[in-house]
Amino acid sequence: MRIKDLRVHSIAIADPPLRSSYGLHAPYALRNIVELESEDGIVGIAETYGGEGPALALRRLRRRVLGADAFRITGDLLDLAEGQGGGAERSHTMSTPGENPLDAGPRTYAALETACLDLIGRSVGVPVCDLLGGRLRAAVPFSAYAFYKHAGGGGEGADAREDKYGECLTPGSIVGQVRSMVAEYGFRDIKLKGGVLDPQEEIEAIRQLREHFGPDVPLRIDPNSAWTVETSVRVGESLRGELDGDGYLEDPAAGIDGMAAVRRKLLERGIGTPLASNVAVTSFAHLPESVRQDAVQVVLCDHHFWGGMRQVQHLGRLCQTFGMALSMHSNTHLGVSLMAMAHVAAATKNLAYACDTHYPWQTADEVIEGGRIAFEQGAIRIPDKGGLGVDLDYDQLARLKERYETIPYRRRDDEGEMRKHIDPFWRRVLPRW
Ligand code: GKR
Ligand code: MG
Repeated sequence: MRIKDLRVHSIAIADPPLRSSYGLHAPYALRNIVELESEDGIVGIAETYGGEGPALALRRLRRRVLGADAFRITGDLLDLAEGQGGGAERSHTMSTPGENPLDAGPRTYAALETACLDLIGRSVGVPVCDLLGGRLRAAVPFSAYAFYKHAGGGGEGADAREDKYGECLTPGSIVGQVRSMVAEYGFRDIKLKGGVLDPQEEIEAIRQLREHFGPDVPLRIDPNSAWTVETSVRVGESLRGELDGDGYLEDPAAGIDGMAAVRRKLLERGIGTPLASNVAVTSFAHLPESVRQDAVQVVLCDHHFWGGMRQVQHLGRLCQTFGMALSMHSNTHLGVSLMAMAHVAAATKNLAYACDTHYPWQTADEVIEGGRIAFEQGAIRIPDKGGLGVDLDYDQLARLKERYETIPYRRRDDEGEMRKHIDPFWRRVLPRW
């Protein structure tokens, strides 16, 4: 099946002012939508990181992709999935997710692989998860993803929106935010993005979440490396009752060495809370050292930057071999990514946790036919259709492309947004506490 055309559409979607240790989300998040069209007119789609860099990297492959066989091109391009320097230097500690040039190759490859799998799946009438070896689950559970945030639902000027959560910068408002998300989507697990307020405040937020939702709802907190080893251990000690069981402590301190030190000190105190990571461990090259030091017990996969869906399956198998668990990371995304995440999660063994998703944070914009995808009791059911199971709504795509053309944003810069809107002197300092 020859590929006749590769189209890349840069879009902008309204995004609320969410906070993390990286800074502040801009009023618009950027995404790129990829279309691969075969000679017989079937179109495979994918969604990936936004802005100019990722779009250009995909367009640069045009010559290699046009005329190639959709069943073989991902084999021919496999070297891209490795990334520059084999991945050892690549991390998300200092660079905002999606903005590290060292993982540009795996990110580009992942977008093409997803579009190829969608194209192939549509052409033979088989869902992507079954092309990947067969689904292990028919529905994929996701977790509620709570964020500290300022008021508003994103957008700017005449396009500025309100959201139902308002400002959430206290433990009580975080509980309110999660209550509302759980009621609307049916999530059964909760993750709090931390690294924003004094750790004592964030400890209190987790305690109040536990108090409100009870011990059967697993909790996680992720400060994206904002804490020293000592602070991480203090938080781990304070929250041992809340995070133990099916929860985890995600990227408390920076780097494999930092995570390993936290782990050692927690174990010395008899605290077995697993440490998870999508910051210290972001490539296969990080696994040997991480395993050697027992730095991370849960690896967060994400086909968007791990080099695609098949690499995520390899990762799942490797984690199982070395006694680690697998969870799934997310960044701001729309429905094409959500479905891709659900398909790869459905076909990946050893995925023991509900996956992260930012999907509830984008309520107004969507590029797929039928609008927003519905969660069933916190899970996404794999549709009985070929490929990813969703089609593009070309009117919505045109609207979001037009918006991209009218706004100045061309890459994610959470630190710059912090300085623009919250504190003109803000810098990302690690560790902060
Ligand atoms: O959306 O601000 C955000 C998150 O901080 C995201 O960029 C992270 O990559 O959610 C992610 C994480 O688990 O670290
Ligand atoms: Mg994380």
